Parts: sequence; C-alpha cells; structure tokens
Amino acid sequence: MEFHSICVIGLGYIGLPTASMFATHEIRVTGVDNNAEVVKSLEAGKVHIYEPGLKEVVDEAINRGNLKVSVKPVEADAFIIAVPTPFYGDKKADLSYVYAAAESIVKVLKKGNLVILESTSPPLTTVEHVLPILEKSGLKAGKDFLLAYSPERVLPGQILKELVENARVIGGIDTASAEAGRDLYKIIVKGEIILTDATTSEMVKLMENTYRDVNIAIANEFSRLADRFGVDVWEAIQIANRHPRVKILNPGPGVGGHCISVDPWFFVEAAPDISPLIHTARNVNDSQPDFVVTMVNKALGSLIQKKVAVLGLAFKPDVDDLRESPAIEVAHKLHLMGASVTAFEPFKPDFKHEGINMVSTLSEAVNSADAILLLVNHTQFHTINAVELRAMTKAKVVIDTVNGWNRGDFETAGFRFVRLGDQKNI
Ligand code: SAJ
Repeated sequence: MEFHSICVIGLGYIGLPTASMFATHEIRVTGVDNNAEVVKSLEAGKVHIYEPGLKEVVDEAINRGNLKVSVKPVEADAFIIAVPTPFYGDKKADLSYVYAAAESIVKVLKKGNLVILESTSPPLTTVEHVLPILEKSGLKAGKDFLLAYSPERVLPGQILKELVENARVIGGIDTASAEAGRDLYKIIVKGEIILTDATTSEMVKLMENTYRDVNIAIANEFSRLADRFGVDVWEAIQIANRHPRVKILNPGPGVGGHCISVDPWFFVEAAPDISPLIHTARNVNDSQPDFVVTMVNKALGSLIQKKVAVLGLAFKPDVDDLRESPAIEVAHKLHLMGASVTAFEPFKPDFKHEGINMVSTLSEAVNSADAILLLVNHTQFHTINAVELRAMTKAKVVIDTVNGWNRGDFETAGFRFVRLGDQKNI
C-alpha cells in the first residue's frame, strides 16, 4: 500500500517525533493536538517538549512544508493515534483520550484508510473499543478500512534514534491491516518489522514494561536487603552480573515516567486474580521513595528543620519529564516530615510544587544546606567535582541514591558519604 498523507493525533513525546519523522520522508503530515496552545506554539516554531535532536527534525519538517498542525484531524491515507493513556488514582486505565481520538477520526475516515493505535492500552482495546468507534463512520473494519495496533517502544532521551532503529511490532485486526502497517512504518523504520495480531501486540508492549518493572523491583528489594546486612549493593550487583545469565538492574529512589510505573497496572486491572507478582512488584517500586526518605532521616538523625538540597526531580537522567517522578515524591515527603527542601532541576527550573523551593543553580541549592541528596543521575550532576562542591556548601553529608558519585572522591573532599543500599556510613 502507498501512503502520501498521514494524520498523527496527539503531539506529545511520541506523536511529535513520529509526525516530524514522516514529514522529513516526503509524506504530507498533519499533526493534531486538541490543546490549542500546543498547536499555536508549534506554528510559531516552538517545540514544547525537550528531547535531544527533536527541535531540528521539527524545523526540517516545517521548512520542507510537509508538517502542518491543527486542532482537528483532516482526511489522510493513514491515521496514527498517539495520545496518552494515564491511570486514575485507583490504578484504573483512563482510555478517554484514545476514545476521543478515535471519535475525532470518524468524520474524516474514508474507504481504504489505515488507522494505527500506538498508545499503550490494555489487551483487547483495539478490537473491542477502537474498532466499534471507527465503525460509527458506516465503514466496516477489515472490509472498508484497515486497523492495527503498533506500540511505541522508544526510550525517552533517545526517541529519534530508537524510532528509526528499534524493531517495530505491528498487530493487525487482519493480515491486510498488519501488512499495510508494515508499508507505512517502513518509510521511517530501519529496524526489523514484525507482524502479528492486534491483541498480541498490545500484550507485547505491556509485557516489555512489566518485565522491566519487576526487574527493577527486585533490584530495589536487594538495596533494602543490602542495607540491612551492611553490604554495598552496587558492588554485589556488579559481581552477580558477571554470571552469564544474570542481569540485575539498578536500584534507585523508585520507578517513574509514564510507562513502566503505569503499564503493569493495565494487567493488574484487567486480571487481578492471576497477576500477584506484577502487583507486588509495583508496590515495591511505589514504596521505594519511602525507603529513601527513611534513609535520609537516619543519615541526618532527624528531618525537623534540616535543610536538604535535592539534586534532580526528573523521572530519570537527562530528560525534562517529571511525570510520576519518584524524586518529587521523595522531596515532598521530606517536606512533610519537617525538612526544608530546596531543589535544583536543570531541565525544569520553572517547576512548582508545594513544599519544594525551586532554585536555578547548583550553588543556590547547596549553599546553606545540611545535606545534599542526589536523586537523579543527570550528566550535569554525576560530573560534579567533589572538591568544588565542598567549596560551595556548608553541608557535611551527601546522600547518593543512584550511585552517581564516587565514595572516595567525596570522602577525600571532606563529606560524609551515604549511599542507597550501602550502609557503610550510617
Ligand atoms: N530505573 C531504575 N533502575 C533501572 C532502570 C530504570 O530505577 O535499572 C527507573 C528510571 O529511573 C525511571 C524508570 O525506571 O524512573 C523508567 O525508566 P526506563 O529508562 O527504564 O524506561 P522509560 O519509562 O523511560 O521507557 C520505557 C522503555 N521500556 C523498556 O525499556 C522495556 C521504552 O522502551 C518504552 O518505549 C517506554 O517505557 C514506553 O513508552 O513504554
């Protein structure tokens, strides 16, 4: 099947790079976002999210005249839905954006079109929910239009590279839909394209992120065990990973972002009676910020009126994404326990949160602190020189939750060094 025009619904972390990438491959792309502010700012040449290299691709797409933005879908050969699927406080998936995106296509859907859902969704969403919505157009799925699920699997921070190089799974509601999906994505994808059915591909996406979540949970639990037994978990992991069939991930202050901390809940919600391991792993990772707060409390004796300089609030290194960030949770809990919290997040200096005093430089953050708490291993932080930091602060203790710093360097510079999963200094 040949494609000349596509419409990408949702211009966020996935939709905007995808839309721009197609537009730089001679496809006429309409990027759609129901947020008029986003559309306006893109029209003014501004990119509202930070992702390395994205601004350049968007500029190129616009300069070539191939990328237009709009608040409403227009007719096209194919539609890609890339809207968020958040979850409610009770851990139930919120599919309202997916449904609204599908509804918005109904009026412009034509015979022969292909519709792809990329948003992470519970099993059966494509077949049981999106398909009937699209059929409100009067067209029949499989006969008049093609429909597939193709999960995005790119890593924030490396989206543009992974969009092209990663293997791509395309699950059709029938073979023709999967094949049409392959013809579409092969325009931009260099990695392998694997065809399957829609529900399998929904499940694949959730399995990938659940697998990672469970593995991070065991690393976090190991950090607690090491702490209990006075062992350095980082050294223990490094040694265990020399075994050819062991690959333990890194403990940290918890699991954040909009993917790994969310997707496993889709399984737990859909089948709670048969997913106790997944549920427990989620709970372990969700409680890791509490473990870190207890550790800081222990390191300082008490948190009351202690000044804690927090370095990093993003959900992981070198991104500006603060969604579901465990670092924010740690900072907020420290505040609730009586500490005075000053935070420096170089990727989002304007961020505001109750109880967190945001500053825009490292020296402002650490100047009058009692303790410095490293929560995100941004390059800018793990390359900090311990001696220079010593000269900037009156803090005597540094607490490293991400193994970003070298104990020897910080001890030589005169700090007391406390690290997650390594009780040597408490
Ligand atoms: N984390 C740890 N320890 C580790 C690795 C990660 O605590 O060893 C934490 C991070 O700090 C972060 C969270 O886990 O808070 C998630 O970060 P991540 O880098 O593991 O993953 P995401 O959420 O940025 O992206 C994931 C990726 N999935 C997998 O690696 C299986 C990506 O490929 C998906 O496209 C993305 O989810 C998504 O959109 O679903």
